[in-house]
Amino acid sequence: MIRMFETHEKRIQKELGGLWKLETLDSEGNISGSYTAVIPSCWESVIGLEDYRGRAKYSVNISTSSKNLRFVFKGISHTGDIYLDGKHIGHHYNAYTPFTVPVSGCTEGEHLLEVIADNRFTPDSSLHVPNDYRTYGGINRPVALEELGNAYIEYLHVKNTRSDDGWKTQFVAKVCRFEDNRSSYTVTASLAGKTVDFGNIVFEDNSAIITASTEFDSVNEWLPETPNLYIAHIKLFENGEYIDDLKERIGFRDIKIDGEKILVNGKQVFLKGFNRHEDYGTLGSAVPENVMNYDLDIIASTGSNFVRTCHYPNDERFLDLCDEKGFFVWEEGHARGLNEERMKNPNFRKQSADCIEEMVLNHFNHPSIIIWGILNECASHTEYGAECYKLQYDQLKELDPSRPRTSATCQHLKDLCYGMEDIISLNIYPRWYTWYGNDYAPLEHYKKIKEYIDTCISSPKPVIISECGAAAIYGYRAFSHVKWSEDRQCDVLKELIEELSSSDEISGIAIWQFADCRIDDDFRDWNSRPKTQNNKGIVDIYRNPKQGYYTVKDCFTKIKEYK
Ligand code: ADA
Repeated sequence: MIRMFETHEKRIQKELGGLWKLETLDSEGNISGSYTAVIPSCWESVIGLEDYRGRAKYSVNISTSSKNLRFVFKGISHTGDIYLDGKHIGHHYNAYTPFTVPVSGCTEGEHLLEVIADNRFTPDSSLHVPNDYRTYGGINRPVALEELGNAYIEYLHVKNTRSDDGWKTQFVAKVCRFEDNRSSYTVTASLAGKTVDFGNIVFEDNSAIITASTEFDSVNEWLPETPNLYIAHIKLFENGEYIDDLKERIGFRDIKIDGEKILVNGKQVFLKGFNRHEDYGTLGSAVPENVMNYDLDIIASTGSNFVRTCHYPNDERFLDLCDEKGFFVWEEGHARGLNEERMKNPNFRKQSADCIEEMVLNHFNHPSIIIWGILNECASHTEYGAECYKLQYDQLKELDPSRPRTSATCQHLKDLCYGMEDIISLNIYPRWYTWYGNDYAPLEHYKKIKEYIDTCISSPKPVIISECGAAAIYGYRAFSHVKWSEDRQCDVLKELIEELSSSDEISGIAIWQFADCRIDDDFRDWNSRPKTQNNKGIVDIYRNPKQGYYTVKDCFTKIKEYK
């Protein structure tokens, strides 16, 4: 499936799954190996390509009965070039954001679709660098083919704001057309029993952004314990004839920051949960839907209400599940641990801006997303780095002023960006990594950082502990509780959660991490990552529980969701 619910009643959208041909390419572009792969998947799950880093060509025959098409790629890792009957029709960088490729003037019948994916680390890729999670290769998220008329709806954003007597709703939609055929186009949208009319559409360069508004005095609001969802259905008419539609699922909820408090629908929340990478055993980042669902059920069973999509935008099916199951989500742009030199890569600013734009435009409607994050542990302590943070914060505010923005920092006493964010987020590892040579208890560690932050900001802000945790090798038990034993991981997790949740100043804790994940072979810290995995999961890479799972469950279930 592309999403976890039906998104069209009119538009013809076919998922291009099944078995595709896969050929690896050498540096000259010649075929060096032939395979087949089920789409979506990472090529690391193809026998013989478990460690492959390079380029590979996927091909499949498709048949169409429309001259106007749109290909939907939910994710190609990390760079994709798209060809139809040998003609280059699209290019996209970033494994973690979706993109579409419209094509006009196609003939009815059979066509050859080819995709060249590339997961090499080169200067052309500023965000995928050898890292503490693996940049897998291939078409790792679903692909669809849409057969369209002359015009279609590109997106629909539903903006809900609470008013004194209910909710005000603004619909913002983008409509595109292939050619100016002198037709007249109109649009309606319906939601919770009301239908609004957008009036006649005026195109500029064959696209139009249109708006309409309405109000609701009584709706069922979205909160984790009552994750009420509504379908907003937008319809496009050409000369009065219904030609295209899009369904989006939305929730009525607002987020406010009040001093140190995070308020969702007026309730002060305490976020308790996990950082989660998209990674599952030998399947890599092409995590199947049932595993996504399983992950959320495991997370819920610990008493958690919160997931951070470290360190990139996630597969939208996962966000759909978070909406349905009532999780709070921090979704993050793509960047982990980039130093100033990496941030000075000439591609960095554009590739980051594209990623943020694609994340917000595509995921705007998810009620589960309550925080946008950027630039995990990048160079927030240098003047140049701070300039980049400012640009990204400004971009986020422009795209979506309704959600608070944050960034997880490890530059605790040097960060130049305190004050730019709406929520302060600290990655701290007391009892695992030393800090300036010291091994402070969790709360003492936090307080030393907070004292410094208070000298940098003029008004109070909420604080989240965005990462804390300890590693354990699954199955390794030791009376001595030495490092890497499950016993030591339990000790650390218990102390972390009990101490940090006792502070009134802290609005949330995200454990690093939910499940063990594979890292890149050439990540600089590989020698502290046994099995070439980051082993700080409370379940292993196949979701077998470590003892830490039970410890977190014991602690989290005692903490209230609302303060
Ligand atoms: C950092 C980083 C994580 C992970 C973690 C660790 O805080 O944000 O991606 O690498 O450290 O395990 O050390």
